[in-house]
Amino acid sequence: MIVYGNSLSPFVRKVLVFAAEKGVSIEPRPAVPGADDPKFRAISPFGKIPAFSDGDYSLSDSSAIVHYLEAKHPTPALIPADAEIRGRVVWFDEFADTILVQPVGKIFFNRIVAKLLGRRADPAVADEAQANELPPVLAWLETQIPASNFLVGNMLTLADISVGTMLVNLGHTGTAPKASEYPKLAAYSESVLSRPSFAKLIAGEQRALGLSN
Ligand SMILES: N[C@@H](CCC(=O)N[C@@H](CS)C(=O)NCC(=O)O)C(=O)O
Repeated sequence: MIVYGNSLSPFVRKVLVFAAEKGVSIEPRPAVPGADDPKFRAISPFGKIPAFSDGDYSLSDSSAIVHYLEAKHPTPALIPADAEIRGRVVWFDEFADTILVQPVGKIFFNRIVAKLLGRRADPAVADEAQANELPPVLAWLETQIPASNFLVGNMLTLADISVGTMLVNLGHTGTAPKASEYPKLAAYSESVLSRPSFAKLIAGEQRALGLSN
């Protein structure tokens, strides 16, 4: 199975962590958003990462890919079948992909990605997102963290992977939730992101970004 993209993208990282937690081996293929490599564009018609192929079968969109992986490799269940659990897992995936990503994307793009891709950064957009857009979203998340440090059903699910991957991007920009402001969320973040599936990627990304040796 091939995943096109770069794990600095929270959506690519989501797929790579999901596959690692399933023990599914992935062949990563570097691709930047908007790349015009025809093989990549055939799989990702709008140039978005991640793109994915398994033999002749291909998909783009991280959620489509993880649902495919779940169906092909049902254990361990990361999108469990129980109706109430599955509903909440999909909700947190959507929350991460459509709500949390808004401030995270503005901060990460304007402070890191723009420079990497030679695009124009607007620091004011990042500052505004950090000051006004991010706090209410993190404040809500703080109310959702159970004592188990798993968002749904007392076990690791896609919910933790989708929310966790966004927290990684905040960490790279030095805007991770602080224990003094969000004690439960900070402890949750530490717990989820220290899993080997996340930790290995994070270490490589920090090296690539010059954030560690
Ligand atoms: N809903 C998509 C979002 C993917 C996405 O927006 N990826 C970004 C990189 S983080 C991208 O490729 N952006 C390029 C563009 O929008 O042109 C998913 O879950 O895979």
